[in-house]
Parts: sequence; C-alpha cells; structure tokens
Amino acid sequence: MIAVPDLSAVKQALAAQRIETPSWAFGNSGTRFKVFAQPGVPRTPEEKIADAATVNRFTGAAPSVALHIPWDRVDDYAALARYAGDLGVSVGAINTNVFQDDDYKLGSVTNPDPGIRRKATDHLLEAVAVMDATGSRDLKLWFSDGINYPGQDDLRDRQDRLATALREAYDRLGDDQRILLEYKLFEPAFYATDVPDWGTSFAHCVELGPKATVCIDTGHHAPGTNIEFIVAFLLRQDRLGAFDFNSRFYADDDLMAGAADPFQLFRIMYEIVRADALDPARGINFMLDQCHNIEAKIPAVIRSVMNVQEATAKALLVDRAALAAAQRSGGVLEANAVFMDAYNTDVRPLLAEVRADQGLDPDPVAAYKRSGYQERITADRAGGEQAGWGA
Ligand code: LRH
Ligand code: MN
Ligand code: MN
Repeated sequence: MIAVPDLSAVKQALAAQRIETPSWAFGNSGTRFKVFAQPGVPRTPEEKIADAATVNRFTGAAPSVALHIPWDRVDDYAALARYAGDLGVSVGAINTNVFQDDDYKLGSVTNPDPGIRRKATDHLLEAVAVMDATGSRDLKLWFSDGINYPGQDDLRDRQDRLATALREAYDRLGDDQRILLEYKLFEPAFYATDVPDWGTSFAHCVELGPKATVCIDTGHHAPGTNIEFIVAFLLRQDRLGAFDFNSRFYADDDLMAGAADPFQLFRIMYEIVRADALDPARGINFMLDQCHNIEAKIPAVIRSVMNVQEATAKALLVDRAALAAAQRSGGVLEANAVFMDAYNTDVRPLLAEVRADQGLDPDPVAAYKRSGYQERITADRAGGEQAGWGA
C-alpha cells in the first residue's frame, strides 16, 4: 500500500478535471485507403455537438467540444453555441483548416504566392470571428505547410511568411483569446515541415507575445521522443496552452488516448500535477484529437476520457514527499519505485467513487450502452449526407 498525502484532495482534483472532445471524432473517418461508414454518425455540426454532450452526460468530465472550420461551418455560430449550451456543453477551441484546398498544394501561410498566403491568413481571421460569436478562447493553428524536395522553396523565407501570418492573427485576438500553435514532425510534407517541432512553435510564440502558446499533439513526434520533458519545459516557460491527446504506434495514428502507451500518458500527467496545472483555471486545454475508424465512436471517446482520467489519478497518487526525499538522497531505485508504485495502482475503484459522488454511473461505457442513445441515433440519422473528416 502506498502512502497518499490526501485522498480527498485527489478525489476533488479528479472531479474538477476537464477534457475537451473534438467534433470530428464523431464523424466518419478512415485512412487514405478507405473510410468505413458507421450507422448513426452525425450529419450536421449540431449532431456532432449532441454526441459530444452525450459523452459529457456519461463522464461528467467533457463539458466542451472543439470545432473544425469549415468541417463545422454554419450560418449562425452564436446560435450553434446557444444550442451547445442548451445541451450542457460549450464550444471550445476553434480549429483552422488551411490544408484541404487545391490552392494549398505548395503551402498555405508559407506559400510562395502572396495571393494564397492572403487567402490562408483570411481564414485564420475568419476563425477569430467565429470565436467572437461562440465565446471560444482558443484559436488552434496547425499548418500542413512544408516541402517535399530539397531546394523546392527557401526554408528561411517560409519562416518569415509564417511569422507575418501569425502576427496578423495574433493582433486580431481579443483580450481573452489566445493562439494554440500546434507542431507536427512530418506529413503531409515529407522533406521539411514549417512548424515541425515544439522548439519552432515555442520560438514563434515567444516572438508573438503572451497570448501565444504551444499545443502538444501526442502523436506528432518522432518515435522515442520524451514528451513529458517537453511538457515540463513548456510549463516552466508558461507556454503550454493545450494538448491534442491521442495514441500512436507508428506515426500520427490518432488512436484512442492512453491505448498505445498508458505509461507515457501517466508520465505526461505527472508533469502537469507536478506543476499544479491540472486545474482548469490554469488555462491548459486538455483536448482529444482522435479518429475512430473501425470502433464505435461515442464509446471510444468515453473510453478515451476515462483513460486520461486514469492516468491523471495515478499521477495524483505519486507520493511526492517520498519521491522528493528519494531524489534528494540520490536514491535512484527508491525514487523510481515511488513513481512506479503510483503507476501500478488500480485507480478504477477510486474513479468509480468519484463518479458515484457526482451522481454518475461508475461505468460510463456500460451506462452509455444501456441508454439506448446509439439505437436512437442509428434510427434517426438514417439517410442524408454524413459529415466526417474532410467533409
Ligand atoms: C493534424 C491534426 C491537427 C488537425 C487535426 C485534424 O494532424 O492533428 O490538429 O487540425 O489533425
Ligand atoms: Mn492535432
Ligand atoms: Mn495529427
């Protein structure tokens, strides 16, 4: 039995934890080989929000949903936000999409053609207008920009073009709005990507000002990258804005968070706990960014929320006094044992208690399956154009 400083504080922290779900997780998705359509998937942004609200109803921990523009384009975003509010959720981060137009073949904000750069930058500004209407705080930027062949374009000029577009978007932000700048090692560009790593993102954020922070997508690194080091570093610099949680075995697999490497998720969440950054008031947006290609989508999102909660519970259970004592005395094995004791704790009963205390079913996946929601959407949403990744 490991020593836990204050179990009621642990339970309180878990009850207060917030995880944001992505609208696109509920739509049809696939690989470049095949999209497997599923019955009952949403046909509209409203239906995606209804599914996100359902995840929140069973977990009590997912009260906001990220949108992706134009996948979630509507005429009236304020009305969409009110609709979400009626279902008990709010609109979270607004994701931009400057990667699916023919115009962006050679890049968006870093394109050598100033007309295409203008079009891409205007999309970023349009996304801030969406945020004004929905009350969203976060403008999430991911650029697929990059080049495939050495010499194809000037690496340094592209950084200048990127900085110019970011500056324009940054200057358009309201007082309570901020930029989350996401990086990704490669794909779709294969030789050089313009925002390939946290260092590039961090440097642009510092250049921009305090309202620019880094978004860590856990699937966007080279194999073997120590992600928790990046978390610790950015927290120390006060520049960690958000996560896109998902799992990867090979590249940007977008599998359920905590499925491939629950130990890594625990190590990441330990750095969060260590920096006292779990509290939503600290401003870190813990988002999921996943696609459920072959598994049922709503229970997969519920499972992902639970996986993040389990990693967090284990992180909260680290006996930090014992850990600090072992670290100070150079007790290599002792310190590692304290860490592993927490990781090896079965936290499912503790989380079941936290849920029961909130009036939730202790087993959210089972409760969802019993609820009849899946049968209802399968019947109600038959026919019509089904929205999905890229729709
Ligand atoms: C890019 C990415 C980014 C996009 C999302 C759909 O790979 O992680 O966050 O917006 O996928
Ligand atoms: Mn992402
Ligand atoms: Mn990704």
